[in-house]
Amino acid sequence: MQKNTGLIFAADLEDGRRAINITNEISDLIDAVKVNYPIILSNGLQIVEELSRTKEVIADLKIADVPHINRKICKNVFEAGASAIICHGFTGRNSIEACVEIANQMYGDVYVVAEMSHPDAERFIHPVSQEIVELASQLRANGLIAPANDLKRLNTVSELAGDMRILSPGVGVQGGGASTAINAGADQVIVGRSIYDSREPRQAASEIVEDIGYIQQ
Ligand code: NUP
Repeated sequence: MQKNTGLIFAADLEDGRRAINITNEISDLIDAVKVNYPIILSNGLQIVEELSRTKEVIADLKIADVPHINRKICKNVFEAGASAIICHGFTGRNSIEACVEIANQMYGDVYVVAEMSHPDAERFIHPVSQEIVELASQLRANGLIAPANDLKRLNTVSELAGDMRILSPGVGVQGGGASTAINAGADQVIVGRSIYDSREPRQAASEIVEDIGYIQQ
């Protein structure tokens, strides 16, 4: 995925039509659209193919199973048209490796969750985040997920990340800011509700892109 505006739209809408409409409306303002369980469970995997006609799709299924199942999940979403998948890292070497293996075969990217943005993430993911980053690096994952609303944890991940790209959720409703996340080491920010719950999604996306500051509008 090319870094252009620095914004990734999290299309967490059960209404697939609305997700497509907003993605079309802001397509020049985003680098990719990210899908998660809510939109896939409500619309089927074909929503990935539909959105991929407008923008590259990142499948945020936080894949966290045993290796042979991870392979099947990755194969399904890449075949549906996703350009990248997000997997968990706490499952360990073989499970991440399975995702990277299929991604390589299908010319897709893999992002590994290194830290999470919700309050209790400090308790379970944080203690192992450094090892997750090291594993992701050894296994040649393309990038990591780290929170925009905890700049200390984001910064630590970014210092360990080497040439892996960092995608950062937690902007807006979860309390983080776009430019502050970029300054703390994120390459791109992931934003959902602040865009799709806005009365004017295009205006909201445009303000975030301006705040990121990669392109002059
Ligand atoms: O740690 C994470 N936090 C997070 O919010 C990892 C994620 N992948 N996300 C995702 O980012 C979450 O699943 C949702 O799709 C998006 C944030 O949405 P919003 O808070 O901007 O509405």
